[in-house]
Amino acid sequence: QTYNVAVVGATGAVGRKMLETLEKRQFPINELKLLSSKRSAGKTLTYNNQTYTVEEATPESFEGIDIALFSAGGGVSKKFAPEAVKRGAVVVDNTSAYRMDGNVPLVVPEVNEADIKDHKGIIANPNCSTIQMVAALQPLKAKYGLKRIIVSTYQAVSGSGAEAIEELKTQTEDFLNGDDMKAELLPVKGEDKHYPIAFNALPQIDVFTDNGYTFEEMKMINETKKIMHDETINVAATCVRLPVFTSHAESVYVELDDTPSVEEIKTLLASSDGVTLQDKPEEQIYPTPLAAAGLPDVFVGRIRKDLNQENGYHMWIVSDNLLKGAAWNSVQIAESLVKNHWL
Ligand code: 11C
Repeated sequence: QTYNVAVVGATGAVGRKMLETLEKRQFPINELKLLSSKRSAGKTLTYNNQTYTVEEATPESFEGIDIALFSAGGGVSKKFAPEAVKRGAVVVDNTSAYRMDGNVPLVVPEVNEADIKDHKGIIANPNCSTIQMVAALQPLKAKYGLKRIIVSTYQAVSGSGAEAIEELKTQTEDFLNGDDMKAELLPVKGEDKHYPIAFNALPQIDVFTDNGYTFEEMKMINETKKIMHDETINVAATCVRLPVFTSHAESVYVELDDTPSVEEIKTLLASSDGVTLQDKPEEQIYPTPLAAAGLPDVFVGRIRKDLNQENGYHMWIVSDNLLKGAAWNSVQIAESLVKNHWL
């Protein structure tokens, strides 16, 4: 059986990766429709060596579509996802528009694939920095119980989209040429102040909320509890943008119910779905963003026991934010819909 698939936001950093991933996985597509805002309509993209012209999304675009992958910003999802559902499509939404909606499953297949079957037309893809963290921590939670997570992130500019990638390139060239760096986008498009990202580190991802945490940090906190079905986990996050193009890295401290040895944790993670253990300090083996870029897995290393807290552990988690953090997780959800007849 084959399916009519729409990709909304096809020309964006994530949209392009969605196409690459669908092609790589040879997703059973009958008709493919590439949709975007008016601004990007008319651009061409290739899929399976065929050229497609991107069309402006309208409610009617979703007539006859079975699966719609959205990654064109929350506003577009709010406007068009219900239209797609009304016309019989199942939406996999990679924006924050519906993630905390009680009627919408928020899914990382390695953690809570079964939640997909309860969908009412929309399934949300979590935030990239949340996905890689919960994928690595779920095996620990399942075996040893998870009490607390304290995470600091080192996030790539591609999380902020194609324009942020360009901003980092331009600022780097300007700095190396001895010219002034122009900051017009980061940390957040539309905010009053902008700071250079080249040769810098910005402790703000997304806007600030009333409690002093940024929205990105609150996403990590709230989404983790929803995906893991556990409101009792204590989660704190500090999210930082770095001048890295691809892959988010995270320094994660966890407290478990149990006190396994580091070797036991390594053995468990080495055999966990979607996780690759890269942890041999004696050979300087650990994950890095550059090495993880382009790969689907979540990489974990630097696992060690806290020196004071008996049930405390530190680790370093790295994954391609555009793949497992976005496109690959969305396509995994689509594959699960098809494989399990949950459409
Ligand atoms: C970033 N995590 O790195 C963000 C991007 O809610 O899907 C993902 C935004 C989202 O800037």
